[in-house]
Amino acid sequence: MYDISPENASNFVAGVDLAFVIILGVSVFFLVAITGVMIYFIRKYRRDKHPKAIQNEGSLKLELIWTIIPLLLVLVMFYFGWMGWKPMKTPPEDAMKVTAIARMWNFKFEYENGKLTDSLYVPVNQPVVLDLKALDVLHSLYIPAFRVKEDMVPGNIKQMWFIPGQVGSYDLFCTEYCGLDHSYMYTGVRVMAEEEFAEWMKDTTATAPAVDESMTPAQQGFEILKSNGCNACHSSDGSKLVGPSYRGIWGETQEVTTAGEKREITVDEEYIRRSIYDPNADIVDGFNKGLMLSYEGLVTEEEIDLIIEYIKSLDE
Ligand code: HEC
Ligand SMILES: [Cu+2]
Repeated sequence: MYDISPENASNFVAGVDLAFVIILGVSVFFLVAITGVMIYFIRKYRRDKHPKAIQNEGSLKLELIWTIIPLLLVLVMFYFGWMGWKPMKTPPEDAMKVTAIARMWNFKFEYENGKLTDSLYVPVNQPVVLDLKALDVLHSLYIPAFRVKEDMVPGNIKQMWFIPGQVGSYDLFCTEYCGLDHSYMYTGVRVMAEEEFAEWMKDTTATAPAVDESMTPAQQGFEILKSNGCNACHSSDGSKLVGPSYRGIWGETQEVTTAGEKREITVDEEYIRRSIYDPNADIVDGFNKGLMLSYEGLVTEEEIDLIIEYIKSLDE
């Protein structure tokens, strides 16, 4: 029953759908039956036929029936729910490992060879285990087509696993409200044929975001900001979002708080670099501490140089 069948997107589809259909079937049956009996009683016991109310003393037989039948029904629901859920908790030993990293407001996927991507790439018919890591607040990773969903809790690495059954593209998104731009926290799963996946995995040059050489450094910088989700908190037009705008900061003096002391600093290369790798070292006046997390290991030094070119270009 829980084996992968060729038409299913993952090995959990059959079990989850069976439990779902059983619960839905029982619910629809009772919706129709109870509504029907209600309407029938309204007619049967209407006032002109029964002008005088009577007191019923109860019936043991009825009490037993309406206790035992629902009990059996919920036990059946529990059984199928449990059978669909239990295999999700025991990932196979030989599964391929991927770390899923969530932060406000994007996902990153890190492979064992160091490859880092914005969407999840997996081979078909092979077990995959995701280590779920949340960097800031609660998130939840949901792949509806695979029937898998698991909370991502800061400081507590949970796991999720599945065997994709069909080559194709599926939705993947955050399903735990995690702040202003929660709704932008979606990406996809690409399930690839085995050889295609092996090719893709070998190509570690694709780790860096595909920067197009025909773009100016400033444009490349903007692409990097986009692909890291920086623009959810920073604008390019001077408007204040969760964080300060990139516009008009280059070379200016900024009021910041460093280790509790207010001071003035000039926005230069070193300051931008520190703002990205150690964002809580200097907190810009009027903004909150702890919202931006370090991008160390996620944004490279070279990428920061391109980001700096972009920030400079906004001042020309
Ligand atoms: C969750 C929201 C959020 C995200 C995402 C975010 N930042 Fe920030 N950022 C902030 C906040 C809030 C501040 C101001 C507080 C501080 O200085 O740490 C800030 C400050 C900065 C500053 C200093 C700006 C100044 O005017 O002095 C820079 C530069 C910066 N961020 C760059 C980035 C880059 C590059 C990224 C993406 C790789 C990014 N941020 C992602 C919230 C965010
Ligand atoms: Cu989220």
